[in-house]
Amino acid sequence: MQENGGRLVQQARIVLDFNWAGAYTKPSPRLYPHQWSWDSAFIALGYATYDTSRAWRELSSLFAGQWSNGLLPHIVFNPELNNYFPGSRVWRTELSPHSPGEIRTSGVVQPPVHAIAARRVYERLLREDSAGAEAFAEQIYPALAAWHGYLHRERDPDGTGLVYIRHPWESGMDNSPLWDGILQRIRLRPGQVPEYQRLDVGFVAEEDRPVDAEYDRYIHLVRHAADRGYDEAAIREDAPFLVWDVLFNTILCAADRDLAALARSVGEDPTSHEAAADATGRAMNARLWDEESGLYLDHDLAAGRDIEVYDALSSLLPLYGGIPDPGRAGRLVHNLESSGFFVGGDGYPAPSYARYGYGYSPVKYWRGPVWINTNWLLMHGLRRYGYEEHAETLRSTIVSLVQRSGFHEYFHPATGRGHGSDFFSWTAALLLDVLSMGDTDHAY
Ligand code: 2M8
Repeated sequence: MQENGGRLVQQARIVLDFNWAGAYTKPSPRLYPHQWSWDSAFIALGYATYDTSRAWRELSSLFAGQWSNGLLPHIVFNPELNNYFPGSRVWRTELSPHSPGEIRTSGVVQPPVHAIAARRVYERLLREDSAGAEAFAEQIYPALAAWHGYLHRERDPDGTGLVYIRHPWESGMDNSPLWDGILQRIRLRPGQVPEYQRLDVGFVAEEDRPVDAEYDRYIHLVRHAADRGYDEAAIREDAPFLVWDVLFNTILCAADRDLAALARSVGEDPTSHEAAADATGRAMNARLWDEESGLYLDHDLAAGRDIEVYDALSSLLPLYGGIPDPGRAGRLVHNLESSGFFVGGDGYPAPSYARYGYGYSPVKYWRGPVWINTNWLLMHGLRRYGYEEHAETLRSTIVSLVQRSGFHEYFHPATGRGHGSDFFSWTAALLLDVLSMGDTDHAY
């Protein structure tokens, strides 16, 4: 490892150590003090490069909050901390017969990156200690199978192959312009707007965060689910937000394939996971591909129409899941090169939302800033289809951006300046993974 790479590795580990809370890693020191679901999976990928036992503990702590119906909540609350809004009291998850009694959690989910991370941890463990690897797989496989089972059963009741999300927080890309049309449809009259106090804007610049009108609707949607006791059939009956999301389904498809690999390693039958991945991939190509634009588009189930937003980076990420055929992959890459996303020209990775898109903001969270996790997915996707040069450009811009600007939550796409929280865990963890790429072969 080169001198600079070595220093960056040390710095990234310091970030993770700083955020380590004894059993899990805070996404960031102040803004996100509890355990978040997809953050933990990305973080475990980083730990897998140097501390497999921590990676294991990270995932175990998250799955301790799993519900009896398999739902893996997007937040597992640390009972000793109450400096986050919305905290456990807002969620009222005790109204569900499935939520765990002692551990407090939220009642929505996030993209299922966990089997992807678990497979990597398993493979690293195998090199160190095969008994440990076996014990890990025996512990994590049933929990992962229950999690995926929940998604396919509860979020795809008609067996379409696509699972729905029912809150912008479930996408992980909270205030993406993808959701503007749906959130605008939710009319809140005086008295319907919940009373609450945001804490996020006390920790980071207000202009970097979602606006109040978005938070009103986030909380309104939390109430909608809680008022129905988190009964999925009741929620979807009149859910204002019900979406087939491209990124969520892409990750599920990739994760089902990794779950199949884990099934094999514990002597279980992998075929149902392989069949689920095939069905999701097929359905994405049949229902979410937009021939005219050469992109995958989200679908608004509540309104019964596609979400005609053509500038979200997530439209290109099915590359990660191996979902497009080579011709479609070529069209995605053409979009990447020609639509205000790319990469290389100005020395920065791809923005979350293209800079000429309506609704673009260079600092506002998921409306334009560069995020390391989506670029990590894109990089692996490009590599998978043989776009080595693009992948390499992306890899080196990821490294140089963090080297220059620090371990921020997100970055201004034109200046590289850091925004949101500093000391952000998945930026550090995925950087560790990217830096380790030369050292070892990856399972992708
Ligand atoms: C952000 O979301 C949380 C709500 O879940 C928040 O703004 O309070 C998102 O970027 C999400 O993707 C991420 O998992 C979470 C913690 O890093 O923060």
